[in-house]
Amino acid sequence: MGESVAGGHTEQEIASQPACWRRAAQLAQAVAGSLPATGERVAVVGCGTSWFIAQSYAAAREEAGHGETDAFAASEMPRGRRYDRLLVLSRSGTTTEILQLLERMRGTLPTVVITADARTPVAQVADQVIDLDFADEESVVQTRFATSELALLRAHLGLDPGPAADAAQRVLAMPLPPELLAARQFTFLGTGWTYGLANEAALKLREAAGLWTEAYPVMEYRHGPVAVTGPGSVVWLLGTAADGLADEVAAAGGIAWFDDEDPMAALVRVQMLAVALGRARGLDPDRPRNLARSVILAPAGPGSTP
Ligand code: F1P
Repeated sequence: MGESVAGGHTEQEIASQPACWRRAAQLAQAVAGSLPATGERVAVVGCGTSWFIAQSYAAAREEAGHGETDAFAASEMPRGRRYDRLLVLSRSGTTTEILQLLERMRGTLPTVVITADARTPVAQVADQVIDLDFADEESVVQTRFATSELALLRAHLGLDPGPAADAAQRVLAMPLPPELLAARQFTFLGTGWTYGLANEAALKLREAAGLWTEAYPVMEYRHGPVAVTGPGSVVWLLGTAADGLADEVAAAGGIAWFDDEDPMAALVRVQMLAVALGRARGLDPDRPRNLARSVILAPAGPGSTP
């Protein structure tokens, strides 16, 4: 087990987020010409974490009044819809579904990719590339690249990442609450731009700690998900609290956790928890089970199914 808990690169990348967000926001002006203009109909796609960041950005852009924005998993982008721009999120720049989609869409609409490595194949198939190499990660599990990309996109919408960065700094300095460290199951809830964050939070705990996690829009909690809440469950609300929810979670035997920090800072707390719970379960967050930095699929051979 030679590595110290504080020495893993996942921990270091998590801790570097406030500085990365500020730097990403500074870039927003310089790359504004490549990012969606106000009024454009935009599709934004990604896989895994990048898909959840796409969801968050899509809701934030609509909430900010910048135009209709749909988020899709890259493999699920519908054929035949009309968009003014395709925004692609891919840390690695090598994900198969991303490259396939960009090849399919080539020449039909302007495409722009945000990536951590502009030397990768995605740069050949996208019209424009925004290089966030300063936020690249050694980790398989994405943390700072994803949140820095969101900070950049939110800054482009006029949302200052300063308060979130200050809040994240506070969260990073705090110990993790014992009731969170003792939980066996997590349900994350969000609304608007925080629903994508809820999905991302749930993914972090699955990836780094192998935990049972779920995520829903906040008002959906009563429509079934409450059934899994019981002793050892935490229902974690990212964003605005819903009336009566805390009592319902308590009545079901779980703990309601309403983070009063900025939702992006709350996500940092989830990342810290994912690493801590992973280590407590004998896992190495730097080497997550069954995961790779990028999913690169072998070309389909004769007889293979799509
Ligand atoms: C993202 C992603 C990760 C996931 C896994 C595989 O790919 O799906 O979110 O944790 O490690 O890759 P990308 O952003 O590089 O396209």
